[in-house]
Amino acid sequence: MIAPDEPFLRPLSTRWIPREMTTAPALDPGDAGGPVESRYALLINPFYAKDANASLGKHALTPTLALTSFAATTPESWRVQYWDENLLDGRPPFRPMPSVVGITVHLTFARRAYELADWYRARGAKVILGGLHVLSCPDECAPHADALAWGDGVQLWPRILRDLETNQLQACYVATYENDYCDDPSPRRALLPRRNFLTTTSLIATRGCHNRCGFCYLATDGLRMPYRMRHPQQVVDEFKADDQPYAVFIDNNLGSRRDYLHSLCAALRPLDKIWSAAVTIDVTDDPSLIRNMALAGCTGVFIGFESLSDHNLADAHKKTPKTGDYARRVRILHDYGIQVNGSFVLGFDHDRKDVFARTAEWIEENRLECATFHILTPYPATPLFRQMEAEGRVLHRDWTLYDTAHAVFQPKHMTPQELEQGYAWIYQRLFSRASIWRRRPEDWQAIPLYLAMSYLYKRSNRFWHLLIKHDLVNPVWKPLVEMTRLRHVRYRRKLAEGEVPNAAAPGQVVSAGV
Ligand code: B12
Ligand code: SF4
Repeated sequence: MIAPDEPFLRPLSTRWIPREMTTAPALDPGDAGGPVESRYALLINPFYAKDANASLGKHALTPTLALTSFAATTPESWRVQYWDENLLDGRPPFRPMPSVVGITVHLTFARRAYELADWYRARGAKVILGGLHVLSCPDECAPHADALAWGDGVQLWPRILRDLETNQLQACYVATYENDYCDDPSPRRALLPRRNFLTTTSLIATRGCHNRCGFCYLATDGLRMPYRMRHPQQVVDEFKADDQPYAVFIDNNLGSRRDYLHSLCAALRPLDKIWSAAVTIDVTDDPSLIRNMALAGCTGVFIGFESLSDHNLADAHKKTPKTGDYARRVRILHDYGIQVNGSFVLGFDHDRKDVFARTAEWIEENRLECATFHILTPYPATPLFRQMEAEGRVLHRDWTLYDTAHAVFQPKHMTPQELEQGYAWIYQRLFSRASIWRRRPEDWQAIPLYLAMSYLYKRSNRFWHLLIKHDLVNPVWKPLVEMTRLRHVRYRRKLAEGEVPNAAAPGQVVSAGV
């Protein structure tokens, strides 16, 4: 048993992190940039500081689809370039100067996005800002943009380019998420640097979620995102076309509609590939669905348990099974060889200082292969933000620190410093050798691969930095991914033949979740 005060017994050592993972590359104020090239669009995913407590590998797992999704609607007469500042290749290009720069903005990297926007605008490029932060804080974004894209870029981007060509650019473009999702083109993944990601196949099959938790960005004021699904065959075609063995579904909740997930699994099954996805724990209501997921190649799920307190979950308005039943449900996933990466939010109003020890203990007892932690963060324009503000508990509006690694509000039963210390402690505990060993799979044949993956993911931040820096993420991981895929294919053949699951748990690609 872990003593409830263990996280606070001693100060924690600060974990090493290279400077270029915490500081954005400099923009030279004295450089005038190159001449503007007409019909050249540069799309930027801005830099954000990494948290040394978590795995640096997370950032090279799979790319965001924010930019590639709407890049697919660019007319052929335009040249498009993609630049992700987090791949450590320096600042985005500026010779020649793009005629338009599209930047995706999240609150954690809003400051960097504005810096980039101001720099390019001052040198003749038109700047379009879009993404989650534009949805929640349009007034803050507007002074840094020639135009704002509020909502679905897939609908807006061609309109914006058309208006640019005719010199009729408007200040704000608005699109909802209510159209038929099957009409969207496939994201333009060919723009992505393949060596830099464990897999470039970030797939998205659905948008939205049947829940609306008060802390989730889906509850942002004005955002209407009904649950929308792509045709399973479209998803299969994209998976095949990207020619990678492993895909990560970046859906908010791939399990919201069980009938849909059943048909998606049926379509994915013949591919003999592997994948992971975020789902809510209620998918285990139907064990036949879990079996179908395993048969279709699911090696891991990312589950937002959020909290082990029913009171916290009720406060957040999350419709979910009782926490007392979580352990049984985790076993159902494990029984089908599906690894569980549990996501936990710390600092809810019913959390006291023992929450860290209790959560760590539960994770170890139930052998969750991986866990991701978030300090409760009131995202602007959500019900949680309004509540915290009304109670006078929001400490500041420095969005850079709204990265779920910092306490930005006054918790009820501890100080913000204690919340941050508990957060750092729980990561250190779960990434320790002893904890990794305690959570090893029961099947001894699966242990070597589990250990290799866990060490690589959780204990190799120096190595990750080098891999990212030298464009080696994909070449180094590929053999491990392929081994896991082959093992999984053998496993599911046995499963299909009716062998008792758990006999040869297939091992995992990576314990990460997005
Ligand atoms: C992939 C992903 C990641 C990847 C890559 C992140 C990156 N920025 O490169 C990794 C794993 C590294 C990651 C890390 C983190 N993430 Co993340 N991540 C996602 C995830 C699962 C998918 C993003 C995506 O591709 N969405 C699909 C695209 C198509 O949708 P979209 O981004 O909204 O883009 C559309 C529109 O907004 C618009 N648009 C967007 N940009 C632009 C730009 C222009 C010019 C135009 C015209 C239109 C436009 O058009 C697009 C098409 O409709 C989302 C959840 C989700 N399903 O969205 C979380 C999410 C974005 N992540 C989140 C968080 C909190 C984090 C972390 C801070 C978590 C942590 N503690 O580690 C870190 C750090 C990243 C950071 N500081 O921002 C939150 C953000 C909450 C918020 N309000 O900002 C989300 C929403 C998850 C959640 N439910 O809370 N993440
Ligand atoms: S279940 Fe997850 S994705 Fe759905 S609303 Fe809640 S936090 Fe958001």
